Amino acid sequence: MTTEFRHFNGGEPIDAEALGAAVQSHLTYTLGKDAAHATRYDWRMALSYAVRDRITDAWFAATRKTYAEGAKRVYYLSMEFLIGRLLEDALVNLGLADAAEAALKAQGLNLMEVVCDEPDAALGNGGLGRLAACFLESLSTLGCPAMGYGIRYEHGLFRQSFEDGRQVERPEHWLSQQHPWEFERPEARFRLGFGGHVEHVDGRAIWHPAEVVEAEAYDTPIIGWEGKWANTLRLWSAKAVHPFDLGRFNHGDFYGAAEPEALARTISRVLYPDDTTDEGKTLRLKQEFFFTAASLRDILRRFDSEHDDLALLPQKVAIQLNDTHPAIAGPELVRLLHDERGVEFHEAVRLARGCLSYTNHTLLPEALEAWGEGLFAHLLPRHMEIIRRIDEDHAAQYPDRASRILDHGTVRMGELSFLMAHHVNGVSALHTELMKETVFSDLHRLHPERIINQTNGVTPRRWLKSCNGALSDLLTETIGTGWVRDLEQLSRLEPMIGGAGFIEKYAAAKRENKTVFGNWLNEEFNLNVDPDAMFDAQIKRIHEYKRQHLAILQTIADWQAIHDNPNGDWTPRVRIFAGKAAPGYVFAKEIIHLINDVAAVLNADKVTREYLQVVFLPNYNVSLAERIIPASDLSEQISTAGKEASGTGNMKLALNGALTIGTLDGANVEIREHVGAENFFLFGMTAQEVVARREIDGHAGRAIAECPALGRALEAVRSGRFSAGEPDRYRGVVENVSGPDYFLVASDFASYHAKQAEVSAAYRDRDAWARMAAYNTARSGWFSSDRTIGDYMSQIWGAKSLL
Ligand code: F58
Repeated sequence: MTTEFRHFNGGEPIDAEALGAAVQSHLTYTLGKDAAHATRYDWRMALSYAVRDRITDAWFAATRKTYAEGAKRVYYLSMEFLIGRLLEDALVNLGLADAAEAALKAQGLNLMEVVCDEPDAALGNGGLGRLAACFLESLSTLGCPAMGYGIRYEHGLFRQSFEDGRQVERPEHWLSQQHPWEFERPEARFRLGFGGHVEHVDGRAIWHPAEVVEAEAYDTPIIGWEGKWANTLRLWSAKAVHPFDLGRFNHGDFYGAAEPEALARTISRVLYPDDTTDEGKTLRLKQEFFFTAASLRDILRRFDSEHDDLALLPQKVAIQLNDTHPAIAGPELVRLLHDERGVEFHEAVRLARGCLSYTNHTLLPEALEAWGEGLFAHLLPRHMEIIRRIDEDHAAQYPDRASRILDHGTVRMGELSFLMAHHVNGVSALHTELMKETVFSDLHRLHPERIINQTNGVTPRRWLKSCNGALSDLLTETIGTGWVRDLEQLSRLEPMIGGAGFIEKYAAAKRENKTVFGNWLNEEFNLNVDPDAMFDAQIKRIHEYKRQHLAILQTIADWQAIHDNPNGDWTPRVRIFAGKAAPGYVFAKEIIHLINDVAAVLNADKVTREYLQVVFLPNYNVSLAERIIPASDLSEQISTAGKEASGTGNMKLALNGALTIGTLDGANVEIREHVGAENFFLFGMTAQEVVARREIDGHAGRAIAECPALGRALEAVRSGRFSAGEPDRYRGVVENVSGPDYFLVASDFASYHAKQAEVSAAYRDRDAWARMAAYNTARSGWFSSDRTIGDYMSQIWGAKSLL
């Protein structure tokens, strides 16, 4: 973290002394602690409160300005916000990092240690949730009046550890300490119903829910770059309407007395409860309705406070659905307008559609949400009626239409979202085209203007400025500070890449990051790595389509080749893996286990370990990504083409000067176009070739027969070379890759293997490598989430910056 000492937000400049006094004051009066007895936690809290005070001024100013201008507001509805730690973000965006460092130093404390004391807010699974967090930061940086809405899960994504190489999940307790960034809003509460029945009286529908819970708001301000604007992340927590049953308590039923509270709180208890059981499915649908309905009520309440004509709704309110999880917003908004406010049904649909837009993040059939009609109607009986009417109206309008919302006893949330949105977007150019050709081909034919592309982006504040101090300093020294707000200014580096001077410094910054990361690996995991070895990272959720098993099979093949010729001219490499597998995803967990088993054998091999090491870092999260990304040389983006909607880790790694080895999938395609094909290692089949390849009988067997290195690597796994005492441990993996191999690991292996040999050769020319890396940095400016958000604002939301 490197930030020049300056306080940006136009208020009183604050120096280390003033900040130190504010920290002291919070330590004394907010935390009730004497400095002599304060722990690191106390200091972190005191610093966080002092910094939060600075955010609050900008936050109020932004809210006042939005009201004063009667501006259109953007509402980003997302089941996930993977925001990570907030203290460092706030310090960097407010320009307070140096002041904080000095203030803490005066107390004998190290800022980074204090920063790292903050637990990660892991309210998300992966890319989708992290994208939402980058978007919040960019919305504030751009001064777009906006609000994020989600769930305040008591437990975020599970903590991952390994026992004998196997993934073990434990609950995560980010709220076990106080969370200094949020403000509880007991006055912002809404009652929400589930179940019950619908009564139709004189053409009016009245829903009588069987169960009612309360949603209570917690607000976190999100500060933009230079503290010029702050928006709100509003997370809902579930509470019982009558939290405590005194009658039951007085009759000795102590458990039962607290039951209503426990039941209600279940709704916001955990991120993604296992939904393989019926109870799990019901709970998940409840979560979706809970936060969506509370958010809509809040949005309408705010609208009512400013306007009295509902016809203005689409001009004043833009609601973005982050995937289909908030898709119930369509029917719920229609219900609120029609049933509760008397707007004519078709007009209510038109108004709702004028507000709503929907982002699709996946084409994987198993990830497209669909609910059994029975379960849906039981929980949301009135919404079921509204959905049926929307579906029938649309079918009547387009009689030749094949796909329906209600289909074979299921409610398809993708179709519902499409029909209720004025725009539907994919998250990379390729993904958007595939959406038009596959999942939504039918609807796209009928509504050809509706689908547009918005390629993802990442915030440069977190993913370059604060995570990569060495490179940030060099960039600022070379081209000034403008790049932080306008990332495309990085292109000004280009003329310097060919010349002398810059490239040595660029390489030195990477070397410094690798040394820091290597030292950390040593301290935390007792691992010794050589900072001159290539750091090769595959960091993301574990999934068959992301093909971590392709990477580990290739690693095994390399290891065997080194053994064959230990005196060969090998390029030393450290293969770094990190990522979590869904608790119920057996195959993904086997891949983790296999990688750990391979790591144990390879890292103990005295013949090869000088050239090849493997490490699987536990508990991948935002903070771990911030460590790995600046230190990586190679970025593994090796999904089966057509399956990765976009990727955002690929952008972060390229920006930080890692070269990509990847398929033509998701945003890899656009990254390659931007950084130049000569600075990108492309391999594998295209999305079209993938489809054709699957048609070939015995494609995996043929690929194995044609590639001895693959056959040999698979044989080592099959024979139990990495699972001593249990030779059959990986039979499932081997049989999958040699048999059905839906994700075409075998068929892409030879191409990947050959490309990796090219990568190793290229790394040996360190100057040439550094130049390629520098071109990746210089040409990644387009992947800023500021660009993405700017395009959403103009092309989808019709929203304006108030800065
Ligand atoms: C991801 N989806 C895509 N889903 O896989 C990735 O390509 C893309 O870059 C990213 O979205 C942002 O657009 C994703 O993260 C999930 O996490 C699902 C949430 C719902 C449960 C199943 C996983």
